[in-house]
Amino acid sequence: MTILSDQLQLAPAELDSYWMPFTANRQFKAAPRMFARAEGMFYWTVDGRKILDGFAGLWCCNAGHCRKPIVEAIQKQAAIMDYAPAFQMGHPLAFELSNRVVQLAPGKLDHVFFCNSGSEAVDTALKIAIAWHRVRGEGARTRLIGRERGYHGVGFGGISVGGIPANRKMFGTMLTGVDHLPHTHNLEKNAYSKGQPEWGAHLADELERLVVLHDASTIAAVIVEPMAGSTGVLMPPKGYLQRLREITKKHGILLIFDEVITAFGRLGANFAADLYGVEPDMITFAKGVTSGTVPMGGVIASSDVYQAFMSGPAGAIELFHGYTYSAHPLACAAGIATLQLYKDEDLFARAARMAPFLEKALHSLKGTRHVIDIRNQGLVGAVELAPRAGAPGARAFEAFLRCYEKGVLVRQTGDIVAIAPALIVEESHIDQIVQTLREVLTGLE
Ligand code: PXG
Repeated sequence: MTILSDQLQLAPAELDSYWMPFTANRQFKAAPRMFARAEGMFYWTVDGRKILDGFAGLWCCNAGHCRKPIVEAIQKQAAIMDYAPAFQMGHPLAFELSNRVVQLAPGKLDHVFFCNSGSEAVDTALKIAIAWHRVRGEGARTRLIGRERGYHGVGFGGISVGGIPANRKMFGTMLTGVDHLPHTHNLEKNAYSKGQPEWGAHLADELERLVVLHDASTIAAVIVEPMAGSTGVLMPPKGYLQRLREITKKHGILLIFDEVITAFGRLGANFAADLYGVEPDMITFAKGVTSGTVPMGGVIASSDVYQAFMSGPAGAIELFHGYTYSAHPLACAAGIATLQLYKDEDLFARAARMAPFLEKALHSLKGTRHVIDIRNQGLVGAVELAPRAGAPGARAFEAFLRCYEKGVLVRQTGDIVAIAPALIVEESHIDQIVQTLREVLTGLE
């Protein structure tokens, strides 16, 4: 029997059957970029090249790759108990992990619903929001408010509240009863901001306008990424999230922070909610909870949200929602080991300590060819490029390819190059990423 993963070099015909996600399939298959192995800050390609991972996989491997305590926890759990039914049965690891997540979470956020991805976490949170109003006797509150340029995964709920046109336009009418806040990106006002931009808090007041338009009694929830990642790294303007919190509270609307990227240390704090000092009613997470090792996501709900469901007869199921693999034992084992490793190595504080170095290094690219903005927060950075005439995204995609050829993995979205290294990143790695970007941009048409 041929085990394909051991046979690292694939023939062109063997590349055909896999329909790759968010990938130009034909372009990729004509010139594949394949990883075979990973350790710490690095990947190795199938042909043996060492690549510095400037993006923690896809914003997820926050502890670095193939960390021993996580690997061993997964291996051990796979042999002890592979699976336990998720409905009407439990297993201790699920409770241990939820306790650990709650300990890290801010304020009154003290209950965890597990699922398997960020997209599922978002759909779960939206469903909980609508159901929460209903169990409290406000069943007319069904409307959901997202934001332009928002990314909330690819479920129908997520793309409906999301604001990335390409992710929406092919998929019909999606959910009805959804509206959007304006995005906060404005280079005239905020170019080259370090951390949160000064301008834009007033954009949260657009929510008041939507409340007037739809009436508060029809609105269930507002969902935003506290820092918008996928759209190209947009920090919240100073005071913006506070305004959203005030307005949602005033009108009895739930506020959901989608922290799939920002949770677990990415910004140098447990959650973005901690960094920005705003407590939402629910937080979605995924990625960093297992450092990307086993798929897992979840929703952290406030006690107010959870307790409203704990009415009715004790023998009745309170929420008709869940997944076969909610709190999967392997994911829970990975999550527990990951959170322990973050703690043992104090990685969130480490991210906060490294953030000024990343900021300084990245902003040294100001004035480099094609660069029109640089932004950063914690261990996230973005360099926005002037688009090529008539070919949006092409220049940054080429920059991504050339960085890869030069041994550095970054991520391209539109005309933006984003970096988000693991929290174990060293100064020398940041220097290598920035120097590679400098060389690539200088040589790029
Ligand atoms: N919400 C947010 C805020 C995300 O960033 C999701 C939901 C969906 O998660 P899943 O696990 O269903 O993919 C995400 C995912 C990128 C990039 O390059 C971003 C994501 C995924 C892949 C690439 O910015 N975010």
